[in-house]
Amino acid sequence: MHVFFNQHHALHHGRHEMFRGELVPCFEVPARADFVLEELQRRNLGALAQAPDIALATLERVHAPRYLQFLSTAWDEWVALDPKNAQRDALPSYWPIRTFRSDVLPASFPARMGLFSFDAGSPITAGTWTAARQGAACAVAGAQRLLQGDRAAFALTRPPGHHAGADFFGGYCFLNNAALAAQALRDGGLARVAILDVDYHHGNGTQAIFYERPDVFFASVHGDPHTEYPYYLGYADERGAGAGAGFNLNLPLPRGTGWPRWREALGQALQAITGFGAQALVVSLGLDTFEADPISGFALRSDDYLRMGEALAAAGLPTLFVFEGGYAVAEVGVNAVNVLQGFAQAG
Ligand code: 5XA
Ligand code: ZN
Repeated sequence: MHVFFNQHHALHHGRHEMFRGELVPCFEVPARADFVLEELQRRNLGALAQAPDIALATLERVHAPRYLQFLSTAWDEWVALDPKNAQRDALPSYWPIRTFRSDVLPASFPARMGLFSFDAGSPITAGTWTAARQGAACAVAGAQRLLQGDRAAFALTRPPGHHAGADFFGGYCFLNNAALAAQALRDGGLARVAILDVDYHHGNGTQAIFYERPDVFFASVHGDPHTEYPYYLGYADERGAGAGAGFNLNLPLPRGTGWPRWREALGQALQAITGFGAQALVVSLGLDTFEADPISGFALRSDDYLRMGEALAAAGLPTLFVFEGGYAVAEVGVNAVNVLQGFAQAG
């Protein structure tokens, strides 16, 4: 299995996120990806590969040009507001909620930051754009491997991507790596592609990107948004709209869910993906379903991830894994690589 490791990931290194009225140290830290890489190397699993740079036109297959323009200059604009900002992360503080306009692009940078985001937990730092763009490149390079006939590939990258929409960031995500990979598979000639999101948090960005499309099926097993982030999307009655009606499947589960119930939901999602006739699968691989994850509420254990990999392999599809969440940093490497090992050993 080729592993596309984002060598620029550590350039995105937030100091603080806003959490219930105070700035707290970021959970989404560079060590997460480094631990996964170390564990891959310790088990001698996967062949490291280099992703070529990604063209703006490829990013525009999923993301709005004005959003990409914003992201590409965001840090410089932040520092231009006040030279002292070079020492602080950029976080938004205003948002255009219902009744405000979103068609007008304000000249004010803080106003634009609010226009293009949905939380104050996703700091933009000096290297965010470079890291995110190279991460997208890793995901698309992994998709290209599948198009060339590989059984599986892994995009090992951060910041994660599944909360990012066509024109917004949030939930630590800036570019939607899984969506870009699925689009690359479509553009490479596959008629039907599925995305399966196994992160604890619903992939609202991915869902929104494909919600009205019949060619990319989105299935997600996640914490019930009645109580869990991202709160405003991820409910079971969201089944797709327009031409996409019937091609979206949300399987929300309550806090405290352990492997037996989680495995059942996975089976349901895989059955739907098979019924859809997917020709390739993109897995948004979040490991924050782990029992010791500091910001989540499921109860999966390390061994369960081996079984998860086996179950994913049994779907028999060319599969691209894209690294998403997982904040029990000391265990995230073991858990991620368990999925890949379970997958590889099941053939
Ligand atoms: O999958 N998404 C995450 O892990 C980010 C959750 C952010 C909560 N503030
Ligand atoms: Zn998550």
